[in-house]
Amino acid sequence: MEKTFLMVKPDGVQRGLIGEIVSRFEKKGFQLVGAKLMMVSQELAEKHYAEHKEKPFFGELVDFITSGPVFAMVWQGPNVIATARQMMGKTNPVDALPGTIRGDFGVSVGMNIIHGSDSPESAERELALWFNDKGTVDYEKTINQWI
Ligand code: IDP
Repeated sequence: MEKTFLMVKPDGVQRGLIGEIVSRFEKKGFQLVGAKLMMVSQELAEKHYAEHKEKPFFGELVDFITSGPVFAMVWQGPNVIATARQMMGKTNPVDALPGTIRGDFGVSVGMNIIHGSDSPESAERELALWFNDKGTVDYEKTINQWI
């Protein structure tokens, strides 16, 4: 079953949006298989955002993601990677439609509340980086046959 890495960023945690965000993915029909509240080390932040290393905002990105606790999650379900990206909305909240997480709660591109893997390749890389095959639980939900 497809898995993705989702993370409530420090602004989302500070604003008390963990429950709202978890609830949206639960109600959609996806299954939470791992979660942890954690501080992000400089090293993990730099690895996570490695593809943006040359961008002018790289320093800001790393400073922001290490500035307070994040809520890191593993979600599972059919097409969860692409569907979660739709539910998050566009990167810049000004372009994110109402009804999406960034569209409903975000204002600035730097503080856009949530991260989600953007492809199967990045999901695999990010899940290995953040969960390293630990801290997830394989379990059956009987409701899955109705989803
Ligand atoms: P994504 O989070 O929607 O996948 P990416 O292009 O991978 O978007 O960018 C990673 C993060 O970098 C974004 O979520 C956003 O917070 C931040 N970011 C992207 N573009 C800018 C920018 O132009 N200025 C400041 N931060 C940016």
